[in-house]
Order: sequence, then structure tokens, then C-alpha cells
Amino acid sequence: MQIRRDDLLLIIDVQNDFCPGGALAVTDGDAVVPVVNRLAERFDHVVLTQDWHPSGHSSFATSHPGAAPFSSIAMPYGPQTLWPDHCIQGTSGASFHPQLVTDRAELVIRKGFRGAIDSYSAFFENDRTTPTGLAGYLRERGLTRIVMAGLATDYCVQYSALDARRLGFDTTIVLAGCRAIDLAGSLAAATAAMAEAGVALVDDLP
Ligand code: VGL
Ligand code: ZN
Repeated sequence: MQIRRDDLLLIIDVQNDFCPGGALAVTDGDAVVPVVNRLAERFDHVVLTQDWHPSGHSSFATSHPGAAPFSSIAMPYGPQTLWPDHCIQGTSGASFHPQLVTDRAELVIRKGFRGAIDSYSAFFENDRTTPTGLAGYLRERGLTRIVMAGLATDYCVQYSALDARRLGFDTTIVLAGCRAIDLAGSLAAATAAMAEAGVALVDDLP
């Protein structure tokens, strides 16, 4: 694709807890930082998301006695994977990776800040109906094409991309700028679901 002036780069959750040494480290997660920085220089619109949980969040295994991290439970809004405690508001784990260049970001969407519900997607919480406000922002600004990269391919990037398509945005994922958690085949499932939904999956931008 050819980058246009009204294209948006949406950078998902490039935070310390998703990088090596973090509480929910994604293998090679920090490798996305130079790729994303290079992409950001080429876009006129950059938006970041930040996973931002209160301590004791309902997506944490520690909030469910006897439950193991990476197991799944039934929540009122559907199945929910339980995670190690991560991205707790105000902690260094929740901070952006120190080498991520955030200066040109025009908006930071924080998500997962309600105790009773998780939010993988930049657009909707995990009930798939409670909006974060990002779609309204993009519509009001007249931005219709989204390029995404970040962490993790099979969770927050995938959910954001599927919601973007559902909302009618033209959506491209730059795989060189993404890394996956890959629980039980979740990366292959995510890749198939995104392709099926009309998300363009590209290795890098020319
Ligand atoms: C994420 C699991 C829990 C992500 C966030 O950014 O992909 N995954 N919270
Ligand atoms: Zn989270």
C-alpha cells in the first residue's frame, strides 16, 4: 500500500510488561520497537493504545483463587483467558517501552481500566459492545484507513483489527512490527480470522 496523509498508524500495547523481562512477556516483543518507530515517522497520524488495568483486575489469574494463569473462565460477557498480573496502572510494567518514540502520537487510548471487564481491542471492551471512543475519534477526524502493529498479534492486535473491519475501516497489519503470545495455536487462528475478515496482512510497508 501507498501511505496517504490521512492514514492512521495504530500502535498496540508496546509496553514493558509485554517485552522480555515483563510480567506477560511476548517472545521477542521488544523487536517491534525499531520497526514501529520507523513506521511512525512516515505517518501524519499516530495513535497508541496502552493496556491499563487496576490492581485486582478480573482478567488476572490471581483474582480467581485456584485458577492458573493462561487458563480460561466464563465471564458474564463470554470466555476470558486469565493472565499473570500485568500493566497495572502507574507501574513501570504499564509504561511504554523506553525506546518507543511516542512524541508524535496524537492520542493514547487506555483500555482494560474497568475492573470487571477486560479490553483487548482498541475499539471495544471484551463484551464487544462497550466502546473505547476510538471509532468516534477517527470518524470525527475523517480518518478511514488504519495500519496496525504492536503486541500481541493474536490478542490485542487481532481484536483491534477485527473490530476495525466490523466498523468499516480499511485495515492493514504490518507483521514485521508485531509479535504473538501464541497460546494453543492462537496465532494461526488469529491470522486466519483476520484474513477472512478482510484485514490485509503484509510483512512490511514498501
Ligand atoms: C494483551 C493479554 C492481556 C495484549 C493485553 O496486549 O495482547 N494480551 N492483555
Ligand atoms: Zn491486559
